[in-house]
Amino acid sequence: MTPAERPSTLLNRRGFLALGAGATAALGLAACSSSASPPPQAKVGPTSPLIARAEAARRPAGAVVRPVDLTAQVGELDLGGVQVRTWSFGQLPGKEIRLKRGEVLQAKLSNRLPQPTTIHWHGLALRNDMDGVPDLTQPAVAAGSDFTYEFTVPEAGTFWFHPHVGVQLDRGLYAPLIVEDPADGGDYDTELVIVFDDWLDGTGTDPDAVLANLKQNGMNMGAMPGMDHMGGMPKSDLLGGDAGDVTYPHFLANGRTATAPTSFPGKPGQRIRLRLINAGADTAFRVGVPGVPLRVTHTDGFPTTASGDAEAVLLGMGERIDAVFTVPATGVPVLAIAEGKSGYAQVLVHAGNSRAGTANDSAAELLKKAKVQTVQDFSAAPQVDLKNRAPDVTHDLKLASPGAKYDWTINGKPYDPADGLPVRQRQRVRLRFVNDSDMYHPMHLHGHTFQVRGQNAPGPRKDTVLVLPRRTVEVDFDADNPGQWLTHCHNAYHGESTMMTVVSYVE
Ligand SMILES: [Cu+2]
Repeated sequence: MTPAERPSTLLNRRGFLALGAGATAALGLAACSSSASPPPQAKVGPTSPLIARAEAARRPAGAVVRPVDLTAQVGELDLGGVQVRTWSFGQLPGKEIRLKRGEVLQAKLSNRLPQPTTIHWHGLALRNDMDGVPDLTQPAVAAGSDFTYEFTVPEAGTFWFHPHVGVQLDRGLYAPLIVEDPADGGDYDTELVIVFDDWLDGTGTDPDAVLANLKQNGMNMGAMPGMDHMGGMPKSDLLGGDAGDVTYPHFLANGRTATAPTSFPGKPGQRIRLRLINAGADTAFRVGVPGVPLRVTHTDGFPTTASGDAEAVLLGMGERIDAVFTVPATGVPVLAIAEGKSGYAQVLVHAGNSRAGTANDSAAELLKKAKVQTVQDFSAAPQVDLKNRAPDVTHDLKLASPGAKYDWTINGKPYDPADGLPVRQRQRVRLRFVNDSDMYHPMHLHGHTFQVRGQNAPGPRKDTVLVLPRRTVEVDFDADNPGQWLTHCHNAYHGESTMMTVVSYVE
């Protein structure tokens, strides 16, 4: 047995020593077959040699290393006539990181915030000890400290990064992470990356105050600024019911409000690849270019087959789509309507000398009437389609309505990093997200890109999927990236309260 194959041991949070099968045999303990007390299983933790081995397997010889400095800091930002004091990586969004598939990202995080923080690299199948989940994959990076993340990026696509501590995600700590493929650029002329966000930090409240208020008053009470309970919950047919728990004074596209948007110098006939990212904490967006068809090419970074022209696409928190459109003779806005809420965000795309105007309320109304493509409209492209295979293991995740103290749970339990849903390497795993609540949940799995099962097989490859109220969504993935992987609701307030659990590799 090589050191890499030696079963790891770990002392879990409750103080039980969990031993691997090999170690159990070595101690002469009989395996117990009773379902009431299953045999102890050794978890593949972030320090397991299997993690380093998986990283070595995905790193090409002579891989280029790309160093980046990221300083999480407190400071003033201008959102377009709205000045806020917030937490960011120095600008909003943070500076884009762009590299090529197979390169190594070496990102030094300097934490100049008053709290611990981490960075999670959303959507990447990276090494587990660089996934940025405190108490699960690393200790949080203390205020005033530094930590260097280093990992190979195995897949091309549109990704992003954000902290995984508290509700820091609902401040300004996010940025796009674009991984290029050598084949990129064949069907478009230029790119436009847009990060959409819902914003309240520094406007008389902040995310910690909003969360404290939700926890104190439960779902349907409270009247603080930033809370949505004055006139009842916002509703959306597209989202199957409640559209959110929090009211936001602003919706942003690339860090700017709708009345002071950024613009892009397009030309008539130019094909633009949009890379659209929803960094919101409690808002799904309906995105589109009113009157101009979109051709969706990627879901959460992975290629799709043609789904026909789209008038609009639903984009939940954490989700991304890539879509190509052709600039018409006149300037147009790329719009993101806050689904079920009031307001939108936009980036103006000029068409040569024809400049897109800022006032786009009527265009937003047009988009509200558009036919909206959702997860059911997309199909994985053949090169990323997981071959049909019966699952080796199936785990149900029951998503329950919150109790009086806004405690969202999975399978009736609060989050415990020592607990989890066991999987073994090389298994085909099926997760069944069973939504027993009255609100939608964008469910995200770390370290993998699953395939959504649906009526129209094959479903799209994704890492975040909307699970509507009282519905069940099934996803399959291959357990090919060992470690302890968080799976959770990407509503920042649900996740923190604590709609999270662990897909836990065991030996
Ligand atoms: Cu949720």
